[in-house]
Amino acid sequence: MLILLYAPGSSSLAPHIALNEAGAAFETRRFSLADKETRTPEFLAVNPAGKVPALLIDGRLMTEVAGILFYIARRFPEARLMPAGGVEAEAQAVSWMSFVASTVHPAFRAGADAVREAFVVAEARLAGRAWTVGESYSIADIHLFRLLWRTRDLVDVRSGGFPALAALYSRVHDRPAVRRTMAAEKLEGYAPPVR
Ligand SMILES: N[C@@H](CCC(=O)N[C@@H](CS)C(=O)NCC(=O)O)C(=O)O
Repeated sequence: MLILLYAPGSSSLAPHIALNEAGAAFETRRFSLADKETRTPEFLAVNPAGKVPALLIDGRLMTEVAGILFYIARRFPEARLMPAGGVEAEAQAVSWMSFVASTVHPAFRAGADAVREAFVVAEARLAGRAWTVGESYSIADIHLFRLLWRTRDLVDVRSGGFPALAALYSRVHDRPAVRRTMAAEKLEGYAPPVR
């Protein structure tokens, strides 16, 4: 039994998308960050970090977007969310996800200039490619997409000279599983930054 603890539009959007892409059977538990629902004694008893996402795998706790995405990709190989190409391609996916978690996500908290700086690096790395790793959609694209979506009010990737990021954003945003996940999290009201 898989249970995803999530807060709408937060980091947990990435594993939520991946679970839907994989066609996994899972349940969700919704929490409000505004109401500090991840800081209650009940939540902390489940995840002492007080953060989402958290995935309960038969009751066992898995945290961190990158770890959860890796788990989903490996657990549901038929969904092909792990890039093809062996160990180097898989390591590139881990590399992208580490970059997103350690550079892009903190940049969001630091403000527009920091986000733009992180996007310059991401754009250079992505330039000329449709997907972050190899020739197909993978967990690394999902992780990057979530941050592109979350930072859209700070930095418009269309007008900011980020053509590769803008194209990737649109490509991921248009996927049925992504649309379904955003509807499930009731994010429809948010105007997409790149169309
Ligand atoms: N490095 C973590 C970041 C998780 C994180 O920062 N989650 C935020 C939402 S985006 C959260 O739950 N914040 C609630 C809090 O800190 O009280 C990951 O990749 O999962």
